[in-house]
Amino acid sequence: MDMIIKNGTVVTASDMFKADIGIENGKIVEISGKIDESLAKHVVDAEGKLILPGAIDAHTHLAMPFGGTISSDDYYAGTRAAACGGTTTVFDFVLQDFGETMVDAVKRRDKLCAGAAAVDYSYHVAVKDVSGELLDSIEDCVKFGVPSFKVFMVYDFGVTDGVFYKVLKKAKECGALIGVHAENNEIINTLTSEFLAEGKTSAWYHYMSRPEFVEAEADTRAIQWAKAVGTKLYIVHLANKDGLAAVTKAKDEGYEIYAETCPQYLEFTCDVYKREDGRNFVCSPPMKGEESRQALWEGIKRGDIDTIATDHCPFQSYEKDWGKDDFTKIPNGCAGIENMYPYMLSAANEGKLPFTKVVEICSTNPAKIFGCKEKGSLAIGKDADIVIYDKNIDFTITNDKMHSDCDHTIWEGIKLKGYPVQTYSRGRLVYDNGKFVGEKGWGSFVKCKID
Ligand code: DUC
Ligand code: ZN
Ligand code: ZN
Repeated sequence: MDMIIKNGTVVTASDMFKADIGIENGKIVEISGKIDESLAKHVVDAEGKLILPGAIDAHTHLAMPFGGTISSDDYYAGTRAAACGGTTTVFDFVLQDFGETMVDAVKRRDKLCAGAAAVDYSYHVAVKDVSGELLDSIEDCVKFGVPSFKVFMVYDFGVTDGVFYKVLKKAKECGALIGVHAENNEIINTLTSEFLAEGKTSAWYHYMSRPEFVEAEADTRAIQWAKAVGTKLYIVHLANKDGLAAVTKAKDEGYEIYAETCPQYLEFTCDVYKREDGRNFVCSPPMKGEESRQALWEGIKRGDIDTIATDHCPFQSYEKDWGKDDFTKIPNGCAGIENMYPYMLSAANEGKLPFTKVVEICSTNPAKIFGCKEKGSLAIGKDADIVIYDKNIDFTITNDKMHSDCDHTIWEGIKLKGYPVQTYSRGRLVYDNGKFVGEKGWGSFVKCKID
């Protein structure tokens, strides 16, 4: 055996128990009460610590051209930061070009990612063009190992209702999963024009132009279409109470509707947009009111929110400053890839939810939903993507302790109870007590297959 992690408490989505874990060739080969130390080349003592599966961040935008610039974390910086926050797999969004097949879009982005990523990675394709034979290229992409797609209902790369409908139908035929960024584009544009005409240009009006109903209406419409087509749907970064109620209702009716939310919607409310640095919090959808924030926590506890992901899309302060006097010029997005797992685990450590629930929504569920069979839990045969977590560390997030290529973080000053001390990616140590110790290019492509 290459390594044994001894004496820790193993956490799965359903259970917590004391056990040793044996690792060989990057895989978990044994989990039992006691493994003989002499069998391993290397022994790690995790007495008093939790042993968790690495998190899967199913929603990142690394090196993404957006808002007149490119998000500041490339595939190396973003995955380096991921490793340091206990995330061992990321799913990045590939934005299809017009006229490009889905597989070509993946291959184009993979040229940037392969050889750069420090942890394992896969993709979702954000669909723009399904004209002619491009619709069928969805099926080729499923066979290629990227079976998940996304449509945007907003932005200049958003799709029409007709394209959304066609994509849902194709997904049903070929076993793909469609994710949706749900906000009502027309209402956003109308409200935005009104505010700008009235000279209301501060970051607060980013929220005011995309309030609760703008998201809820789109969530409800998207769910309605998925129901009509008879296919499943994954709502990304759900941030509002009424949209969540629509998800709950659809689930209760027996529809396969999944919901993802992000840590920023669990921690912050729209009040952040009144702050002096409010523009740094500008992302879409925006943070909502306290009622929505509370509802999201309840949704997690009830099981109506299936996954947590980050929507990691950082921009430098000078880029955020472009929108000082006009909120529409602020590039949308924030950093979060290094904060997701520590934040959720801290919530568990404070008694807000069980550790098993955090493992379920940050690792096990995304692995199941997106079909990465080797990931998502501590079990024999799975990849040894492992986090050792110390419940007794008091950690205050500051940007100088983060590993992104971004000059600020919206998480500055947030206090966490407990923190990861080590992260292993397929058995290789990539994070050790505050330091990145992995390597550029270590990450490999994860082929996915949705059942
Ligand atoms: N929202 C963001 O805030 N950034 C990237 C894309 C998105 O949908
Ligand atoms: Zn989005
Ligand atoms: Zn996103």
